[in-house]
Amino acid sequence: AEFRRQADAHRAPAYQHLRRALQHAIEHGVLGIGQALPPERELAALLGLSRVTVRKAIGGLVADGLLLQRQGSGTFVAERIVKSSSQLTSFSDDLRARGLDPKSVMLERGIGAATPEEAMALNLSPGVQVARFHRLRTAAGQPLALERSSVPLAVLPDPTLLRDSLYEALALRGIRPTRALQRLRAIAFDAEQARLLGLPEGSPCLFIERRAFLDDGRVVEFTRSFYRGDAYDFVAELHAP
Ligand code: 16G
Repeated sequence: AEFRRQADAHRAPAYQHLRRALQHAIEHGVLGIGQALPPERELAALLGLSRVTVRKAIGGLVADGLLLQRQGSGTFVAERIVKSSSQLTSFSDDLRARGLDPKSVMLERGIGAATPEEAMALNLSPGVQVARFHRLRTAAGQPLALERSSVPLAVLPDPTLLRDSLYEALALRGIRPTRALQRLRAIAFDAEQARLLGLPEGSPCLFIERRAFLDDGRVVEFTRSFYRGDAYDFVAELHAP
């Protein structure tokens, strides 16, 4: 038991140490974006550490979003997702552009009378029916965002059409928003959101509200997106006034 205790006491600092060293290497570009890490077994042999230690250090960095694990092809330095603030793209578009496979986990799906906030945002009379979706958005198995969308039922009469992508469900009905208004601010994930994303409570979040419009001015979605603050960069081109 004493030996076990000593071994455990020794193991915790070793994985922390490796985790910090890897993090430092990533943040200073020694390990480049998209670069593959050697397999766990090789890394352990190379550093003279146990595989458990290596796995724990890597697991911590995966949870932090610094590393990505792809089934069958190993562990990579994660790239931040660069999102243009001037292009009307969907979550699925952004992730596919990065060669990742976007998915949705439907947490809640429902139909109800528009709340005053929804009526205002969607430009509907109070009480008009809306479809609501609460989704966990993932790519390569990593949770990246939570999204709450409200869509007029007239726009999407069959809410079960929404599988992974809202914009694809709309496109199936020939509906393509051409313009959107977005508001963005920094917040912290609350306890429930952090749990769903597998992050510590209080982790940084980019909160974005989007209202997307059709050419005729109809609003097709009111979405509140909660993006992982550590995974996204927002980029906008600016012009002198
Ligand atoms: C993006 C939009 C969100 C939209 C979603 C559709 C931002 C900040 N938000 O996450 O408003 O509902 O894409 O994506 O860009 P989907 O078609 O993959 O469901």
